[in-house]
Amino acid sequence: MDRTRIRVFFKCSAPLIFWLCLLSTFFLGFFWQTSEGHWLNRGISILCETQSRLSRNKTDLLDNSPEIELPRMVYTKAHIFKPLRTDVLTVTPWFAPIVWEGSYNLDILNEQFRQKNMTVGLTIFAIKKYVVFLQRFLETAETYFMVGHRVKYYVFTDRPEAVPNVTVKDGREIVPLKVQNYSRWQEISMRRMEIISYFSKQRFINEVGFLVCVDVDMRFNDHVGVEILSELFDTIHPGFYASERKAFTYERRNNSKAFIPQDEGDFYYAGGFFGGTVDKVYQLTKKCHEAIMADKNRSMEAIWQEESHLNKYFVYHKPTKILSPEYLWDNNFGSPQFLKKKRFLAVPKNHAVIRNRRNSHLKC
Ligand code: 5GW
Ligand code: MN
Repeated sequence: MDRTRIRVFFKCSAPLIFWLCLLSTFFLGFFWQTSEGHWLNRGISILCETQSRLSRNKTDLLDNSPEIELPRMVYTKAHIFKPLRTDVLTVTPWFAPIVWEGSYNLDILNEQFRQKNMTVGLTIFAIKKYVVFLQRFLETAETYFMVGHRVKYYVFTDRPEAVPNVTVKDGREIVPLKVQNYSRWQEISMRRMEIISYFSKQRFINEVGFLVCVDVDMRFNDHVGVEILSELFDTIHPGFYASERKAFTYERRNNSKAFIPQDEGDFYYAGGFFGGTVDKVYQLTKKCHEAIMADKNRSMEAIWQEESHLNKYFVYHKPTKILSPEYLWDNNFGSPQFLKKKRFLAVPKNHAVIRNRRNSHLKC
């Protein structure tokens, strides 16, 4: 009974449905062709416009990209058969310079950087007792760090009132930034990644061109200038510059995000001196922080905390410049011949007073 009714209904209405479909296709096509204001048309024209605006911007850049033009300068020219340093590697196989004394012309680099009109941000952390290092750090930085350029010292501390009143030269500024303290020292050390990535987005990107991120238990002892700057840089750890891969203290447990297999890795980089452009430092610190958190969720902590994650990051994101151990030295490693300058030196710590506990073997 019901079935017959349905069959009759379809018999009568099928041609009607057919014609309706045909008609609506026709009208849709008609409006598509003619109406300028149709939403689909609008969408497509917005897409095309964005595309052409983008390419217009690129064309504009051709005429408006900033020009760096050096003045007349007099200096000894380089010579193909007289490498500036013959005793050490000055370039990596991926063509990143390794910065050693005698391998660069500071006048050229200074002039190029000056024309970029940029500020350099230096981040340091002084949590709990580590505020005692600030005075000497800042005073020596005024003498040796980026002299003649604009600098912002971002001092992360749980005790802003304890940041010393060091007078700084024109164009330089100390910016205390309050952060919470963590009870475990490992956490203080590792959270630097989270804090630097957060502040890169919130603040640094609008204030500085480059970031330099260093330990605070240090003093500047010689020139550290624009020769260090590049998209992404780190320092070769003073304890491992001559080591074979297998001796690097990379994280070797494969259930950590910082795991590096025995047959990978280029250098053992120090966690106490890295930097780059704000966007590149943001990417690095964000990724390291995420890896640290992923480990934490599985109750893992890499052998050298954030330094292990940093080393992992650099295996797959090669730094564009590498600083020799001149830029991070500890007198416990002596004074080898190849080391012409000790630019940034570890301040000996009275471990009993400054720290509560820490592994005894050296790490800077
Ligand atoms: C405290 C106890 C043990 C280890 C680190 C800390 C600690 C580190 C601290 O209480 N407050 C603090 O601000 N830090 C920051 O983390 C400092 O900027 C310090 O330079 C950095 C790394 O810790 P260091 O310098 O003790 O690590 P090593 O590997 O250079 O000895
Ligand atoms: Mn240190």
